[in-house]
Amino acid sequence: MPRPIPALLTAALYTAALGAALLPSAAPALSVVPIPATPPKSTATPVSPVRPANTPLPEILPTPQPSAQPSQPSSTEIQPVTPAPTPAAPPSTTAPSSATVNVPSDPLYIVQWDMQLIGMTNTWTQFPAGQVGGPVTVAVLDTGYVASPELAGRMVNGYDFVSDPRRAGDGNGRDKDASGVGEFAYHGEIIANIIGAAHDARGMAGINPRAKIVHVRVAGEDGLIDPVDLVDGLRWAAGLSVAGVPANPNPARILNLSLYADFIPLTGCDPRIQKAIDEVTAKGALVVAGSANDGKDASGYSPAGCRNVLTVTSVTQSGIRPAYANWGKSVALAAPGGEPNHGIIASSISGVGGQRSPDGTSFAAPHVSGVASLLLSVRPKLTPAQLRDLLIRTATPFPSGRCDPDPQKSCGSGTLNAAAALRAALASAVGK
Ligand SMILES: [Ca+2]
Ligand SMILES: [Ca+2]
Repeated sequence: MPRPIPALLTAALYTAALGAALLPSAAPALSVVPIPATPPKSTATPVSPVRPANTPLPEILPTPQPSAQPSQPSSTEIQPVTPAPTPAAPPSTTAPSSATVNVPSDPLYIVQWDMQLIGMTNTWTQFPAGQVGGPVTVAVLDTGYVASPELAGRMVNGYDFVSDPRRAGDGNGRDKDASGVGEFAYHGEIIANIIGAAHDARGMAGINPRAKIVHVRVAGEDGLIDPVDLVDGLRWAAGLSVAGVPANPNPARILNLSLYADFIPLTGCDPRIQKAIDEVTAKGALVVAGSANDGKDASGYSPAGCRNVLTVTSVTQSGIRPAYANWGKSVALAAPGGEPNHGIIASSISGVGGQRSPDGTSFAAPHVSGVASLLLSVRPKLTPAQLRDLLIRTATPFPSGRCDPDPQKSCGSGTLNAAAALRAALASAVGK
């Protein structure tokens, strides 16, 4: 077995695994990252490194924790593996006036600057009172299932595709328990919460509070990802067959990939991953990927540089590119990813006070996935290409026309604008 891959999930892990003096995402000197050209001791073909876009360390932002303590991860360990359609709708405590209808009362919402930046209030108010979003299935290919109370009853413990038992942390290879293991398990948890956290007056508010999440575990305990596992996970997530694995009973329309490969040298999209992406796209699933966090041209990366991927980079609260965020022609769109000490605030059962605030393109991508799921909830027949077009053309232009003073460091058409995207979808019969 070739040794896994220097594929890391976070800057911190990066440091740990490679001894590289790597810094949290936005630290200045993102010169060349000293990754060994091949994984140490790789015997056969070097496995291509794929790694979830980083989030700087479990640096916990000591945000005040108001009322509700969202940290009762339910006493049972594993949640129902079958997705139960949620009973819709926040029990809105406020009287539905047109100004407040569907505005969540979750205590973190007032500090979720990312949601403000993409216009979520004006998005949710476009839905009938108490009926925000819809039960669209989104697959999170990441560190696996965590029993987030924000997603209770709407989340599926999908499948564990980590084939190497030495890296899996659960004592075996592939199996039907996709539970996240280890200190990085929060990565997939937060991504899922951004997409679909309940509007339940506890913790945070997610983009589509009726979304259904399928966790597809592709990252080992170490945060590393074998491209073969990623390829199979992609196919399975969309409902395509994978040898030796039972069919996915909940095929997803949107696949969130907050992970990336950093080939050294950067050679662009891995053909195996491209093939899988083309297959799932043909099946009708939209692939959303983070652009990665090296401050470089994303086109050298995989999946960010692949065709048929909606590649998302980060912006800060001011709407500009943080230093860590990859850029360039393969980037379609920007979304909030934050910066060190000003990350994306989200519920997390393992975080201090039930929350964390990581930053990175890992957390930008799920904003786009969440909004895409809202669009599908009103226009279920939109194709991946139509979704992509809608999201790109309704984006908010960058503050001074660009996300970065250097014109080469482009960030796509603008910053995700959920309200405008939904308005445009509703104004058209396309995909109805
Ligand atoms: Ca396993
Ligand atoms: Ca909540």
